[in-house]
Amino acid sequence: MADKDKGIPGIHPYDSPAGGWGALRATAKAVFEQMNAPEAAITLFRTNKPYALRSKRPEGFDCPGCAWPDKQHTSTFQFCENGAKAVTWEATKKRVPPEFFAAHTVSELLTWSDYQLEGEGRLTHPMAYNAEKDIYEAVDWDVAVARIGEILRSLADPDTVEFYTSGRASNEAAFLYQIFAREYGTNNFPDCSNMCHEATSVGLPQSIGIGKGTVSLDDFDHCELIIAMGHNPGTNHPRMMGTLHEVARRGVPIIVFNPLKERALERFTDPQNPVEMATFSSTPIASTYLQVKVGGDAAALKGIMKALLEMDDAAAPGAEVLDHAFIAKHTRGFEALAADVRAASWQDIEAKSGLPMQALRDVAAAYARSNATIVTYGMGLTQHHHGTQNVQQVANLLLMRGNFGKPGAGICPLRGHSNVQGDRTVGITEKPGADMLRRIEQTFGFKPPTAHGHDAVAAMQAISDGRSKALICLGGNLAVAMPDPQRCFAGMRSLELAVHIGTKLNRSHLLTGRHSFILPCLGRTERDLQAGGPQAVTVEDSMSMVHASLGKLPPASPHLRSEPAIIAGIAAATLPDSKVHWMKYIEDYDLIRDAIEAVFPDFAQYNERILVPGGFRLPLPPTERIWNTPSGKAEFLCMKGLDEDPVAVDPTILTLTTVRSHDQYNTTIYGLDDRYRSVFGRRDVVFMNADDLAERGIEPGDEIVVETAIGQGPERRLANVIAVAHDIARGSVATYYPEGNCLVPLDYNDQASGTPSYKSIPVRIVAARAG
Ligand SMILES: Nc1nc2c(c(=O)[nH]1)N[C@H]1C(S)=C(S)[C@@H](COP(=O)(O)OP(=O)(O)OC[C@H]3O[C@@H](n4cnc5c(=O)[nH]c(N)nc54)[C@H](O)[C@@H]3O)O[C@H]1N2
Ligand SMILES: Nc1nc2c(c(=O)[nH]1)N[C@H]1C(S)=C(S)[C@@H](COP(=O)(O)OP(=O)(O)OC[C@H]3O[C@@H](n4cnc5c(=O)[nH]c(N)nc54)[C@H](O)[C@@H]3O)O[C@H]1N2
Ligand SMILES: [Mo]
Repeated sequence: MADKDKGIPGIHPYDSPAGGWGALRATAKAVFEQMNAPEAAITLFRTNKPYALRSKRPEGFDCPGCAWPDKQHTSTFQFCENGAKAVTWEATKKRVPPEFFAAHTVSELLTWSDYQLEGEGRLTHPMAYNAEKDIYEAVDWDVAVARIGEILRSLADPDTVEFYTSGRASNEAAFLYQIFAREYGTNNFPDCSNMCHEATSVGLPQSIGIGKGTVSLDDFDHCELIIAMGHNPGTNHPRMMGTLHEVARRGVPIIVFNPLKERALERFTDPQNPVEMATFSSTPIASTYLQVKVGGDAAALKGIMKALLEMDDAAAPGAEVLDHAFIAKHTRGFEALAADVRAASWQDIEAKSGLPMQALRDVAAAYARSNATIVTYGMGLTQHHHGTQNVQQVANLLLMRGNFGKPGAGICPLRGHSNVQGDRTVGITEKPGADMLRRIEQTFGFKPPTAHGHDAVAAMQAISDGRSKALICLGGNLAVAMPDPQRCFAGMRSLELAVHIGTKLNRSHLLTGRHSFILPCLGRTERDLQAGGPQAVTVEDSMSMVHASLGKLPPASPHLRSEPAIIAGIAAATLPDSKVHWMKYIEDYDLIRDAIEAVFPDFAQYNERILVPGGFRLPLPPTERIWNTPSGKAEFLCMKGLDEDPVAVDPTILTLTTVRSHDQYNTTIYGLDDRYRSVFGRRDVVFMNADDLAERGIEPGDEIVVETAIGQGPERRLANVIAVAHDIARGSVATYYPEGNCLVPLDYNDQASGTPSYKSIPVRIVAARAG
């Protein structure tokens, strides 16, 4: 933090480690602001403690915060600061009843910030939009559901309806949802994964035969090196910090690639370590911190591979650094990859990555010394034009030394929403495989459509062009999460029908179409009582563990329905001749799980296996060195050149990345602080390198304008923001998501996966007075 910044309101240096007492203070604050304390303690105690030890019955709920797994699901203290925020935000005492809507028109609510909208609390009643009065009015569940069914039936073409899923939905809800949409007749399944880890879902099957991570928590006990690329676990996967803390204390090197210095990756005080807490000490996390340029990871990865090849060439026989036996037995395409990597010049690698050759050689040497390496990665790798290929370069690096199918090694994508992986596993995909479709037909007796449907970008394009007429959202805040609010907001308003199943009010609900409904649902913390008794749902974490989650709190309102019940209700109303006995499934979710098992054999004995504490692991063939690719081998896959994104020729152009603050969950803004980045009480900041500021004659604290510098498209500007000096790679700048989304065109994305390139937007930055 530059001294100059000290005088800027809300910008104060934060010199403490991440975690520690600051995290406990913030947890307490979240609890007291949202809940009354005694109940909060019990609720938090049940977080990620889904099993009672004796009865082996589900006992608590899975944390809705992130998808990082837990060691046993039985220990007593498994929540973290941001998990606590996610839980208390849902279990808040604040309510948004019909009187709230009566008092505020939709036009007025649209002037509120996202923070204010969600901050009002939990939705309590189903609501329908009255266009004449411009307000949402309470509506009977049966009336709402019948009306939605009627409108869906009236549409001529099922492919004009989009079925969006946000990744908090349980396996049971997501499965019923996909069966409903497919019986209705479409494969239009935009989902949050399309903005997130689609590069993983598309890239890894081509490389190693499955689109998921291959490590388990135990592997972190055996690894000898971690390379952490493009993720910020102190904020987004805080329970991972406990794992990294243990690994670092074991003396294992952790090499970080991140343009920003993120405090938790520098040093961390584990709130569960009494000595560190009592002595105000901390543990360094990264052994090496490489501030790669935004969009420079492909170059860095090729640099490491190039150095490895050079080391291998120079090695004496028998002392090679590549695992040639593994490569020969298990892979294809090595020669082509080696030729591609050798062809990249060190000069270009240095220029693109922003890292010196020696630093990359040192990484290669550390990698060559390690017998078991894990590469972890997040949005810093996936949200680029070549995000899919980035992921494949990571797989290449791991394959070179046989780092799959042995203890302590593998690939570890940090997934987003707590059940985004599970939703995909149970069939939320716009490109369904033949196997799944055949089994759906066998199980339910209808013929599901085969034509590929829309992903998130394609869905929003169809909505914006008027081709799609209806949008059902199982959670989320689609219009705000997507790029290009200019286009998305207008598109949403042209819809014939918009249905939002959600817990809290957000901006997407307010972008009303001709008929708009908000249907309030139970959250994961709440009791879900159906005819067959209290119901548990199941979720899959980042490491393919499936386990049960049972809410215990009384529902926020007696009018809430569970997600499966809402979906079944709409399905029954839409499809009067349905082959599916929708309402039967709602009496007892065991029946939904039986149906999931019938469609997906990997879930064999589903209902029995979720009763085992910790749940069960879905098969991960690469952990047994089985490769479900067309060739039956793992594939080395080349990426042409070093550019992850279109190249800007003008040297004054900077590359902007968009990031989450410490006080937000995607579009949900819990508060206005981002304390590890020294920002307090504001979000209108752009993080810049001091030299980039100086070069433009901009002082820290100056108001600036950020302008997208892509081709000839419409002008895109982010104004009313200030520049702050930050420890960030030269040429790279960062601002917050979703504020920065107005700078990203809707079609600026990875062609292979459809993922928007939220992390690499060419921009020009000028002082506001000059702009
Ligand atoms: N508390 C909390 N938890 C969350 C979420 C949340 O919003 N809040 N969101 C959930 C979801 S849906 C997701 S997907 C995950 C997201 O988890 P992350 O992937 O950690 O999310 P981001 O904040 O997008 O940050 C990515 C990191 O990448 C870095 N970065 C940016 N551009 C580049 C680049 O070009 N190269 C490299 N190497 N690094 C780069 C940024 O500096 C930042 O540290 O977290 C999940 N968990
Ligand atoms: N610029 C930029 N844009 C990005 C990203 C980025 O890094 N940069 N990240 C992208 C990523 S990784 C993602 S995953 C998307 C996120 O996109 P989404 O998943 O669509 O967005 P969220 O903000 O997570 O959704 C919040 C809303 O979910 C609803 N909700 C919360 N809990 C529940 C529940 O239990 N059930 C139901 N039905 N509803 C619930 C509430 O109404 C809340 O308002 O954003 C993407 N957008
Ligand atoms: Mo995500």
